[in-house]
Amino acid sequence: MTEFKLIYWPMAGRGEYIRLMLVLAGKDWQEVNDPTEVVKLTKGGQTPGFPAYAPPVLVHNGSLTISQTPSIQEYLAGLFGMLPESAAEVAVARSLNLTMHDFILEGNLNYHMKDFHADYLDQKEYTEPFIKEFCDKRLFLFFDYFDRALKQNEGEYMFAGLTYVDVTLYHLMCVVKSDQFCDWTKITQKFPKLCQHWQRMDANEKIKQYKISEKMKYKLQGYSFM
Ligand SMILES: N[C@@H](CCC(=O)N[C@@H](CS)C(=O)NCC(=O)O)C(=O)O
Repeated sequence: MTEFKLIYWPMAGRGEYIRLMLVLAGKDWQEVNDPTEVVKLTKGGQTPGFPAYAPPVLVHNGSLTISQTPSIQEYLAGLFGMLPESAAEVAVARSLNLTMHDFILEGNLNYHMKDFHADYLDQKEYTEPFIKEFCDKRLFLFFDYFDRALKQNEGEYMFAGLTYVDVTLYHLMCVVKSDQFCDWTKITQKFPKLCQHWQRMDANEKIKQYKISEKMKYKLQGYSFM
């Protein structure tokens, strides 16, 4: 039986935050990506144990089902030694991670301002001003906060060692870097420390190998913050 099974759509999306943690921990995993299967398991209530509403969903050892990306991340972080040391820092890490997920959700919403359930490509013209506004203004407020958070610690990561929050920050920045409306050059000029963090994570050997391997099945779309 596979220790880790990830149920997610055939795309990078929120699933990538989970995949990168598995990569960094040196774990292999199985995926269910077929949309019919994904729906059957989630909305159809066919996962083992506690039901899950929306993907991504992690099934651990065939019996434990966890949904909600931040919850899955924190669970894996506990297994993989990717939590900060004290209970207080664990709570602070959760706040930071949830704020990053607020950013992801808000960014994504701007791509679907006309119809949340429709594809961005079918509402391009309508949504463009909202996306631009988000990338020019809100993004900088969030990044300013992430930057201040990173500067709390003089080291290389958000906390003393690498934690799951560093993984979220890294992939969130990959998403921004690939996004057609975000000005990466301006971001690198304004937030050099955040960019050093991104470079450090990007140079991680396990991440580098993953990115050139067949295990990385889905590339970033460059829109939709997914
Ligand atoms: N807060 C959840 C959001 C999950 C979510 O919105 N998943 C999307 C894909 S990234 C989905 O397929 N949602 C289906 C639905 O909400 O019915 C998380 O962070 O995991």
